[in-house]
Amino acid sequence: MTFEFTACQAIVKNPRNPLIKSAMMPYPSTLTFNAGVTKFQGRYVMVFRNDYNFTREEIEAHETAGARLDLKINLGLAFSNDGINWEISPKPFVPFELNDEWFWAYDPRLTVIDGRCYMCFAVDTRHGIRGGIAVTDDFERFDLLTMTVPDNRNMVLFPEKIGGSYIRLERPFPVYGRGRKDIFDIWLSESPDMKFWGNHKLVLGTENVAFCNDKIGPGAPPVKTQAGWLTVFHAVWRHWGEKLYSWAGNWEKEYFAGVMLLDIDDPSKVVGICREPLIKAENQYELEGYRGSVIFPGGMILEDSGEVKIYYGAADTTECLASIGVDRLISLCKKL
Ligand code: BMA
Repeated sequence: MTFEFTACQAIVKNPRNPLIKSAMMPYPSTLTFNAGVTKFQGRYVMVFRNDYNFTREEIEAHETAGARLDLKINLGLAFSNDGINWEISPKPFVPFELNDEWFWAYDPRLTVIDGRCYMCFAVDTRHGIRGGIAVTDDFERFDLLTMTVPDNRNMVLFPEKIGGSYIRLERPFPVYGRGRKDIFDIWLSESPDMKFWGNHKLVLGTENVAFCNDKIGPGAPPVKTQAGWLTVFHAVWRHWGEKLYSWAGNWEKEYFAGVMLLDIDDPSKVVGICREPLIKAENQYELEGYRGSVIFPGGMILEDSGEVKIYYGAADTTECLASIGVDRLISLCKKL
């Protein structure tokens, strides 16, 4: 690797990590990770991915002997008054009616716009992976607003309209067009109504991220600051031919969190980026799990105190929290 890890030293991992784990669930759960987190109606709210209906032993057997893994996924809900201690809602949910075509929703991201909470998520379907957006006022009823064509995922919404349009970051996966497997970039599109999306623009290519030799994707919905829209993303460094710790046999992808600043009026323009990873796996709960060495950020909250809370899935197994001051975070972002 040709990059340093000095920026990671500015991050404080919460001593209570992992904050959310399967053992806390009052319903079937094997893995709880990749959450969206926001502040809504005076509380912190988290929606996390809950994988169930199989055990760790079945994962290991599946990977080594090709045994059938009867994977199921739904979404868990949790509320908190401080962003650290979470109360888990008694039942998991699915944000729309499942059918023969749509299997499940996962990797949710939450954005509050004009007092309503919007949730972006990926949907595995018989015809590919699609990005969906639903809206809720109470986390009981969700109205599905739009679904992309396959393959697209990791969508995040900006918390306000820009130039009169809703804006989202997204991550299409052009399997043939990029010439090599897994070279996927971050894009932006806009909408007058949350339903019809267009005017797609490239935001950040993998070639501009020194700590990526594979794919990148949007992480948490952007946060507005004086310096621009601050947003975290994930970047994958593939250790070709090496075996990283995992329950799943051959795992060679290390996932880092990165951070960038987008222009306040034209968020398709990157005005600054941290040239090193911001968060890397270093603790046991990040290095060891279903897929070790995976840091997958999905929520970012700027507190009035200037603290930025970054929520991330660790090792595709649990949900964790890291903090950093907003000024420090901005100062890490240099011109591309
Ligand atoms: C991505 C998604 C994420 C997952 C990550 C690491 O492709 O499937 O849900 O966290 O891989 O396994």
